[in-house]
Amino acid sequence: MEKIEKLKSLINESNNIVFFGGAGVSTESGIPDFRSVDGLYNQKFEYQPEEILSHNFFFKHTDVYYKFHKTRLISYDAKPNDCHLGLAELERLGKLKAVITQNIDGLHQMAGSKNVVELHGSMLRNYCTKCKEFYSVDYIKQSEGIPTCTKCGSIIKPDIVLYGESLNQKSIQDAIRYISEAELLIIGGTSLVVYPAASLIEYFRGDNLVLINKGETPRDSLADLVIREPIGKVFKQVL
Ligand code: CNA
Repeated sequence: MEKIEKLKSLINESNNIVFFGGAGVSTESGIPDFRSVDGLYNQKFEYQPEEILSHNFFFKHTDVYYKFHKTRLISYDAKPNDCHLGLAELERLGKLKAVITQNIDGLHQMAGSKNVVELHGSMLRNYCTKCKEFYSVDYIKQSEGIPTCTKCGSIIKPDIVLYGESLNQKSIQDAIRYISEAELLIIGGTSLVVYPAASLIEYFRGDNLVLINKGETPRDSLADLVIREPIGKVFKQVL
């Protein structure tokens, strides 16, 4: 309770907040993360999820990739939770400058956030690997097997950053700018072990660093405030 009060006052006092988050932000919306006990890495599949979610695997075993993508990655009925909604509200109030996310589920935008830096892309966007024609997630969902382009017949690829692929340069630059200019950085729902995304928080030079995560992270000792509670529950109490 004391920690919640501290977070409330830090938020009240700042008009330059940046949020950096990961898969744990969406678990309370029913989307599994990677590394929790009930996360995707602890479930049994034909191949390890790390292997499936890689650039080479996508092009070598596109059918297996899409089976995993359609049944495990696409979140069919997920709705924003109190964390997504709270962050959108802080932005409307002019207090929060940006949400920087490793998530690919689009829930921050669904909650009303406008300034969202998607470090790992979005599964809501999909492109033909040859002619670059755009396809919605509904097209991917409804396709049988491997989705192909209606114009040129080539394979469609989700606009997400797979292992072995580079992050978008503009997203990195935007993230660095927001983090380095922030006064209060709130990090939440991320194990902080996926690089280079996790390294971006090293650009923080502001006054207060808050970490809200169910499990321990390698950065806990650097934070001014660590809250080990479900992040949606935390935001419900703060706003
Ligand atoms: P991760 O490595 O799975 O870590 C998630 C962290 O969140 C863990 O430390 C958990 O303890 C913590 N956590 C889980 N639920 C909660 C909660 N309710 N409140 C607070 N903490 C919680 O995920 P990261 O984001 O760190 O790893 C980066 C990967 C995961 C990115 O490439 C994402 O694209 C990828 N991912 C995204 C989604 C999504 O878009 N929703 C889902 C699964 C994986």
